Amino acid sequence: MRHVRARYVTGAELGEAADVCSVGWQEGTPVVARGQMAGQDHGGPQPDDEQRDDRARHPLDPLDAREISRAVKILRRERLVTPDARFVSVSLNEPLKSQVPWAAATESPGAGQSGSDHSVPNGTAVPREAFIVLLEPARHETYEAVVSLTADSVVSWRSAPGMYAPVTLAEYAECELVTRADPEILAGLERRGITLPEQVLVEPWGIGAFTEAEEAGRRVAWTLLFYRERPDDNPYAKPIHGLHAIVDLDDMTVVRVEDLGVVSLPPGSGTYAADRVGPLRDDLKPLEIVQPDGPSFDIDGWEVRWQRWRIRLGFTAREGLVLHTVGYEDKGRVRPVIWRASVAELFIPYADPRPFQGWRNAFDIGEYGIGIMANSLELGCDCLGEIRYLDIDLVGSDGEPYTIRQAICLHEEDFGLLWKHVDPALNTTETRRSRRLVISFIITAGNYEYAFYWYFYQDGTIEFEVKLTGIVLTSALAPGESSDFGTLVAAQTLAGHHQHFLSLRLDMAVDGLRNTVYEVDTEAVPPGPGNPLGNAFRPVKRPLRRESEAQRVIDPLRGRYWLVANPGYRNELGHEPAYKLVPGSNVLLFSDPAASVTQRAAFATRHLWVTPYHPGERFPAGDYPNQHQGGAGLPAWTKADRPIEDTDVVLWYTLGSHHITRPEDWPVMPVERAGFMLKPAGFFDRNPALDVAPSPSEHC
Ligand SMILES: [Cu+2]
Repeated sequence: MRHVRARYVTGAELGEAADVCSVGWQEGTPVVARGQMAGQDHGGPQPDDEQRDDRARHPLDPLDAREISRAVKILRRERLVTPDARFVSVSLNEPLKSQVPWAAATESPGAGQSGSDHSVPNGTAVPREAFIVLLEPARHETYEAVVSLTADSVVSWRSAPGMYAPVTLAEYAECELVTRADPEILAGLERRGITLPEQVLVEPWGIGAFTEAEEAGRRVAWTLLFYRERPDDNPYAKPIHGLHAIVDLDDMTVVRVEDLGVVSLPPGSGTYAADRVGPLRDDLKPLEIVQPDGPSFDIDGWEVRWQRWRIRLGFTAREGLVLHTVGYEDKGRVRPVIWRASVAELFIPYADPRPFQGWRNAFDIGEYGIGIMANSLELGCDCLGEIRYLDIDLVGSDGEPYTIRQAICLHEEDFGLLWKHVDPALNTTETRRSRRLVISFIITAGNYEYAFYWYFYQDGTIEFEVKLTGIVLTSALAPGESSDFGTLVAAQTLAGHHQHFLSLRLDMAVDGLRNTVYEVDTEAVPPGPGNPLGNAFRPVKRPLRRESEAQRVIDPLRGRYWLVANPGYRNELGHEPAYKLVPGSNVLLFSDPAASVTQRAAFATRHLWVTPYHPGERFPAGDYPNQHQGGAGLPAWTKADRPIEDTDVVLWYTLGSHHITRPEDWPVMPVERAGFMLKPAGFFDRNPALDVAPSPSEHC
C-alpha cells in the first residue's frame, strides 16, 4: 500500500466549515485561514496548485518531487546556476523548533499536548523552504542555497570556500567510465591479463587527507578495481591488486595512475546467487505472518501512530530516515521524548597499512550520503508480514527529482514476552506478549549493506539497531601470502579487518526541551559500618554540566548508562522524568590519535558527546567531511565548553561495530548486529504496559 498524503481542504469544503478562522493542522485535515483563501472573500486570484500544496504539508514533511522541482526552478531563475551545475541534495530546510507546534507545547509546564493538534501559534503558516547543496564543477565551488517555496524566492545563497561537496551518484558512475577508458589503466589491466575492461568494477573512494601537492584544491577520488570474470560473478572475489587511478571529479579526468606491481588474480568467483551455489535446502515448512485485520498502526501523511506512540517520519539525501517529534501518549496527553533522531555519520576505517590499502576509510554520510543509497524494498523480501511502505523523493545531479519507491518500511513484529508472573498460591498466570513497531530502511554502500531499524515497544522503550551484511571488502594476496590485517576467506583473497562507527544524533526532548544529562555508574560500597556484610552497591549519578565533562566512553563493568532527565518536573514518586541511554556492545577506534583518519573522525574517539542544541550543528565530522583535514564538527564546537545543564541538549552516541573478518563472512556476510536502547527511567510511575491486554487464548 502506498502512503496517504495529508488531504487539502478545498475551498468549497472550507466555505461549508464557516467557523474555520485560523491556519492550522488538525487530525489529518489541514485547514487554511479564510483570509488566505483568496477569491472567496477578498476577490483576489485563486491560489495556484503549488501554493495550495504548500499549505497541505506539515512543516516537517520531507520535500516531495514537485517541491524539489520548484526549488530548483526558483534557484535557476534567481541565481546564476550554470547548465553544468551538479545538484548534490535538495532537502527540507527544517523550521526552527519554535515554529513547530509540538515544540512550542513542550516549552510550557505540563509538557506535551493532547492528541496531535498541529495548530500553528499566531495563525501564521510555517514557510516551506528547501536547503540546496550544489557544485559548479568549472568553478570548483560548492554552493548552499535556501529557497522559499512559500515566498517563491531565494532566501540565501553562498559558496562554501575550501569545502568539497560529497560525491554524487552520477559522478560515481561517470568516474567508473572515465577510469575504465584511461589508457594507463587499460595498459595496467592488460599486464594483469584483463582484456574486458567493461567487466571491471571501479569504486571511487574518498581520498581524505592523502592528496599530493599537485592535487591541492582539486576535488578528487581514488579508485579500487575489481574484476568479474563472468558478468554475474561477485567482483569482490577478484580484487585487482596495485592498480589505482586518482580522478578529478569536477573535470572528470584521470589525474594519475599508480601501478604497484602485479599480483595474480585470485581464482574464486565468490558467487552467492541461488542458482549458482549448488543444491538448496528444501526442508523448511512455510511460516506466514497473518494480520487479517491489517496492522495496528495508522499512517497519516508522514505521521505514524501505533499503540501510545506518535512519530513523524522524514528523510534526507544525507541521513536517510529521520525521526521527528517522537512522543508517548500518557493519561490523555502526548509526552515528548525525542525532537529529532537520525544517523548523522557512518565511518569505516580499515586496518591494513599497505600502500593505498591504508587509504581505505569511508565516511558514507559525509562523502556520499546514505539517503541516496536507499534500496527500493519492493524487489526483496526484507520485511515479513503486513508491510506498509513510504516512497521518498530525491534530486538527481541534473536537478530533476526522482523517486525511490518503497524506501521506508513499517511493520509490526511479535517480540516474545513482554512480562509474566505465575502466582503458585493463587494458581494464576498473567502473561503478556510483546509487540513492536519496526521502522526501517536499507542501503547499499558499495560492497556493504546496512539495514537501519528503529523499534518502538509497548513499555516505552525505543531501540536502534543496525544490521550489517553484504560483502566484505577484499584485497589480493600472492599465492601462499598471509596478513595480520585481514582473514583469508578464499584462495589469495584477504578480507580486511575494519570497524564501523555510526554517530547517532539524538536531539532529546524528555517532557520538554530543557533536559539535564547524568552519567550513572554503579559502585561497590567499601566494607565498614555502612556495609557490614560487604554486599552493598549503589548507582552514583553525576550531572554532566559542561561540554568538556560530556565526552564519555562506555564502562560496562560499572553498568554505565546516561540519563536524560527533565529537572523541571517530578513524577508521582518524586523522580525527575527521564529516559536512559543504555549502550549495547561497542568498541573504540584503534587508529593512532595523531593519524589523519582519527583527526577526521574525532567523534569516534568518544561514545557520548552532549552539546547544547544549535540548528547549524548537524554532522559530527562537520558539514563537508569529503577531503576535510579533520577537526570539524564535534571537536570544533565543543571547544567553547558550553553549559549543558537544564537546557535543550543533543546527545551524540557513537555506535561501533568491530569487524575482525571470518571465513564465514564469505562470499556474502550473515547479518551482524549492533545497537542501543532508550528506556524510560522514572518517566512513568509504574510499568506502563500493564494495560496491554492478554492475548486471545486461541493464539497461544
Ligand atoms: Cu564489517
